[in-house]
Amino acid sequence: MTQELPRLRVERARLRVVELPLVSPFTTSFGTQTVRRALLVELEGDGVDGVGECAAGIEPGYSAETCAGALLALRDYILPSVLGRPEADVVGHAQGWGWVRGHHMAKAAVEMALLDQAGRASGQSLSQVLGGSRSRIGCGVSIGIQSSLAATISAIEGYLAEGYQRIKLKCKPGYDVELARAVRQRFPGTPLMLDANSAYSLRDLDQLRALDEFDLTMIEQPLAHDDLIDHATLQAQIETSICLDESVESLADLRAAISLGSGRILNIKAGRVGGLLPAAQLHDTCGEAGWPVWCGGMLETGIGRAANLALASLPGFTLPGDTSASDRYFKQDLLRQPFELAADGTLPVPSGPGLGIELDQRRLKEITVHLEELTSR
Ligand code: OSB
Ligand code: MG
Repeated sequence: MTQELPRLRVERARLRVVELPLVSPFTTSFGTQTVRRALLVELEGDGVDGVGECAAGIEPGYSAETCAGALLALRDYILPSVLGRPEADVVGHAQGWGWVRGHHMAKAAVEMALLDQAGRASGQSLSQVLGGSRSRIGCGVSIGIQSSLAATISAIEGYLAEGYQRIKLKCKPGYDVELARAVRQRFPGTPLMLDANSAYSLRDLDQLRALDEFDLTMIEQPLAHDDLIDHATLQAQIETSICLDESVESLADLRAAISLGSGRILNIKAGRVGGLLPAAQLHDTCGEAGWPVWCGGMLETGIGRAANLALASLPGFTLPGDTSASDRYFKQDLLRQPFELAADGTLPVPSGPGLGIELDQRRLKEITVHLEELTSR
């Protein structure tokens, strides 16, 4: 963090759950999603609001956290610490919940809201607060497992025509080598990568090695979410760079991964690592180790997307990420102004105070399926 943040009190908090239908089902090696159910944290204090989005999904297939579990962790443990605290800056508030083990996505949601509140109070954008250096972000797109190769090819054609700078395809055992071959044949020069979401083991070494011939920019999280040693063994035996996602939930995980050689690239998601400030630290450590990073996504609404774009404005985010435009996910987002892809495949980093977004309040009401309020005692 490069900028000083104001000390603020939080007097009220709301937990809101919204549901937005996805424009098309999103299938990975761990399941299919047709709707984005998002837990939002809304804070009020010292006359300034802040909002944050929790990255957790409906089911614990990507990580142990779920939307419902995060709601309990926030209601019973994390928010009471924030509401009971006198004026504090974001780091001070985060120290208050430091004793809570895990629940990174729940913590990241309230941290995002605190950073939004602090940015609004001091007139700084989140990108400025985090030390961002870029005003536009190069975007890729993450394409789920499709019903056929032809459907995959036509999805890719559509996204490339819109301007997306790289294609990421979800894969799983049996849906990998032929997929990569067909796509590479049809799109010889396109930056292309695969994401396995932990679907393989070292027993699949032959298939994973067979992917080397397709000039992939990387393969994301091929092996188990908690197995840095096997990832190191695999990296030593394939040419394609391994990018870690699920395996790195903390700075300690990252240090272990770097020292073991478990990969060469990191997908950074603030939710997975407990917040935007921890994410910025991981970015710094990757820079020292010579690991390029990029910003991942969790099918966020415009709220989490704004935070992702601010994070991706840091100098080490040199690869296009999964921060796609609103219309890649939703027919209607919850912002007054959805994020639109420019023809060069970039999205703007919001420059207004805090997250720099304006919520569409009518839309927000329409899609709310749960709302509760907490006050300081
Ligand atoms: O593994 O990166 C992942 C979505 C949900 C959960 C995990 C992942 C993803 C994506 C989509 O790949 C990223 C996005 O477009 O938001
Ligand atoms: Mg991933």
